[in-house]
Amino acid sequence: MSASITLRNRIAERGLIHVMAAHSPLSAILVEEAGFDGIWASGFELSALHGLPDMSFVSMSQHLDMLRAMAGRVSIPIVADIDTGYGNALNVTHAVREYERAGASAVVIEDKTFPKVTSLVAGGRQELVRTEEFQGKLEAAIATRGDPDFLVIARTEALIAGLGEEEALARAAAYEAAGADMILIHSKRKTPDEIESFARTWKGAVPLVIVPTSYPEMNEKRVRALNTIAMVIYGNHGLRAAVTAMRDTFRRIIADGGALNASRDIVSVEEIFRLQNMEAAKDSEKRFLR
Ligand code: SPV
Ligand code: MG
Repeated sequence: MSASITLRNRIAERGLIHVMAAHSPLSAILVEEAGFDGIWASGFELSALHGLPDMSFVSMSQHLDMLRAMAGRVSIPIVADIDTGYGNALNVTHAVREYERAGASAVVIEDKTFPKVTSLVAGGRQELVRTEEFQGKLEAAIATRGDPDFLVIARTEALIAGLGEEEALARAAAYEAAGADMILIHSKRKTPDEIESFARTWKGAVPLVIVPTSYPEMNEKRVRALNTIAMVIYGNHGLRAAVTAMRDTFRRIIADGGALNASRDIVSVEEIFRLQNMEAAKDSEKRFLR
């Protein structure tokens, strides 16, 4: 069974799935072990991993290589964040072909201009392409996918750009008409009200996706009550947790003049061996090295 059909089946069976961002095979393994339904191959996390802002600085091939490496180490579906599709509708066809081949089960394409500016930054320059142009990009993605179960998710940044709910709803309806399987509606409001209002007003047949980074009060109970949201993406919690933990450990080692105390509070080297699948490598050595 393809990972794409697994993703579609999980959404159909559970009504709501939880997808966590990862930026490396190791973080993807931790997402899978924690019990999430899928992995969000986040552009924001990968940009931050390179110490760069999420502004189309990281190339498609860098993101694709990381997604391929993640796909090689986990079995849960991967939702690829392909930003604006790396250009126009033709670039989208190339991207969809490559991401499907690399092991993605879905792509999320956003209706901003290329190069994009990250969504949540205060005062970010947010420009959207024309609705018709974005419909062409979606149609290009749909026409290109080899597996009909591969999901094409349209993301509108209308609320992020301050264009209001009416424009966001009109764009979402236009993207559904172009064939999108789901609509990602993004918001940078500090409270869930903007998203709750959109989700209550949405009358389309396709379900919604949200990324509640700036409004974390939006829990599963509130999401289920709306009846229109089928996927929640946790956009950057692994990366932020890693920064918190690394910063704390590094500071303690400097302050203590050694690693004795810090070593007691971090995972053992043996645990890293387990995550690396060292056991299998040792078995192969026994079997093949003569
Ligand atoms: C990402 O994780 O790259 C996203 C979500 O696209 S956000 O950073 O909120 O735009
Ligand atoms: Mg992104």
